[in-house]
Amino acid sequence: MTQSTPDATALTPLHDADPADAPWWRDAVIYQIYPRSWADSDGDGIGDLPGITARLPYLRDLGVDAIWLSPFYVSPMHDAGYDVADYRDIDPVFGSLPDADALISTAHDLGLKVVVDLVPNHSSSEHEWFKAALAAGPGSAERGRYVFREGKGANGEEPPNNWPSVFGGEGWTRVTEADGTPGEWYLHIFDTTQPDYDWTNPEVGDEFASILEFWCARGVDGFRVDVAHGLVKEAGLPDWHGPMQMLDAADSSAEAALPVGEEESARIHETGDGPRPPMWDQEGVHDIYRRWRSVLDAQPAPERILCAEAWVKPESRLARYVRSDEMHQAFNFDFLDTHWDAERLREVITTSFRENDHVGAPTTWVLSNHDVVRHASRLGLDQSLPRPNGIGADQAQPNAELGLKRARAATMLMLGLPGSSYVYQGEELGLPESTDMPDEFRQDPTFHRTEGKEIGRDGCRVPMPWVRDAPSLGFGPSDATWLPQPEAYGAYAVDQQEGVEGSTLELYRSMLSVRRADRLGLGSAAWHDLSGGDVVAVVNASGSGSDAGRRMLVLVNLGAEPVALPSGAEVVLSSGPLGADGQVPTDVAVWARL
Ligand code: ISL
Repeated sequence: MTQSTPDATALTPLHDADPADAPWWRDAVIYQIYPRSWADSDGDGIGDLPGITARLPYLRDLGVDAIWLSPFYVSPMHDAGYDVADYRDIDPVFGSLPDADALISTAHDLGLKVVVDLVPNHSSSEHEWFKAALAAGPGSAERGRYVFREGKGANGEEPPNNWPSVFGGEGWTRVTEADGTPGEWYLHIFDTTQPDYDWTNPEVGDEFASILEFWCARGVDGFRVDVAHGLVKEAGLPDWHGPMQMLDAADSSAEAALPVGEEESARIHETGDGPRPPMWDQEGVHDIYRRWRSVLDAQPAPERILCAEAWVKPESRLARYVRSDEMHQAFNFDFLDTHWDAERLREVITTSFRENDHVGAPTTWVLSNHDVVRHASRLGLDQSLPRPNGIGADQAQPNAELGLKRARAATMLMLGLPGSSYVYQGEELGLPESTDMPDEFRQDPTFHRTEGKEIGRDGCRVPMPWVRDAPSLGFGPSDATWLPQPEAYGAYAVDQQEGVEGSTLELYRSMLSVRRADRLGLGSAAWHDLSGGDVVAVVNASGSGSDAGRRMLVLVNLGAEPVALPSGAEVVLSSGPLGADGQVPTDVAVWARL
């Protein structure tokens, strides 16, 4: 038992408060909607824009500030819409442009900002440009918009370099030319159906500037930028034998860096932070984001934002994406990747504030999204193992109760920290990962390209449960759902939690309401003396305005022994029941006024 009740003045500063009139995105809570899986209006089993629009009041009541929609553009859906065939229209499965306009204006009427997804690293192979490139042949201007190269070997039968695809298999596909002969190869860092653009071609830059303007004119408030660290490749496309991905915990940590050959060693980045793969985090990407920033800054108010999905390490490198003339935010994947370990959490929180403050950007926080195992399940797995890419029925299963308990505490930590937070649909219900999906339903190209070695991401993309006793758990008017909903999801449905004291949904509502009232997103942060060992304890103080001087202790106990709060601390919310003596038990978080 921790006996100390330290003097509340014993604080170690971490981060200064923002002014009370800071722009919306500095402290926004942004709710990610995966359009296929949120709400289906027409009963085809796939979510759509009218379905989303109809349910937006739920999000106003939840208390978020903005929504981010995963792609809804025209797409053959080989990667669930991250393979875009037309950036200026809506896929018929999701609706139409008027449906998008209605969604945006309804959201605005409800006080919600709208962030859309932009996928600039690659298009779909069904994009007009790619079809034209295939038809036009080698050396054409049309091919110059993508990365086409001659193959190696006597007859060009080997790929131009050794880069693999992130989803498994080779990163190159050979085309058949118009005369029927085997021809050039094109690069696809992801699926074969996702050819990478050549961003050294000015036409590509002009096209994306125009796409940004198109969506700004339709009223969107920002863009989440897919694979923001991948657009520019090192000149010459050199072979690479180090870790391919800066994309997940297992591969991207500094410790995981494989021994590299001489050629690669020569490319060690000047900051000495490790070998830099030639397909990620190249200097040229920053020119692109400077241009995009100027496109957005030229738009009428309110301010529109760019958020980088960039799996870049260390955080000092990631912070370069959010310098004052580049993007506004970058996802904090180091936070998401942190195991249930107080020391690591403290390190990540310290580094996140330090690096973002250094460039004047808000720190973001995120625990779940459509690419990772839901945190209510992830935190119920063996914490000594790397984060898995999906969980199959024959793999170690998460401890659901433990996972949910920790997930509630982790979220209470996240939402108590200053900055902007991302919430993934369903986490407000404590939704677990689907871990028993039969393989025949799986759609993630990762599963298929690795022949099932990687389970992939379908388990976090299952349609939302809204109503327990309704077809498709209220997802839509029919029984159809594009991925099966686990039996257990009924108990998590919105109607089972609404108004129920202690439910995860009500906990999220309370956290978001207190966070807004106390302006926790704009507060300062300092370590409380209780921080240390298995305890993470931050004091969040609002620095200005009428709230000046309010101090909230945000404390999580990850240890086996209960923790006593400082004398006089008044508990506002807790993620689970406190001990009879008011102490904070294992895997529980509290917000307490000091
Ligand atoms: O999910 C992953 C591995 O299976 C990640 O490595 C993921 O591919 C990476 O985070 C990039 O993600 C983004 O771009 C992909 C798309 O499939 C993801 O859904 C998207 O978030 C390609 O566009």
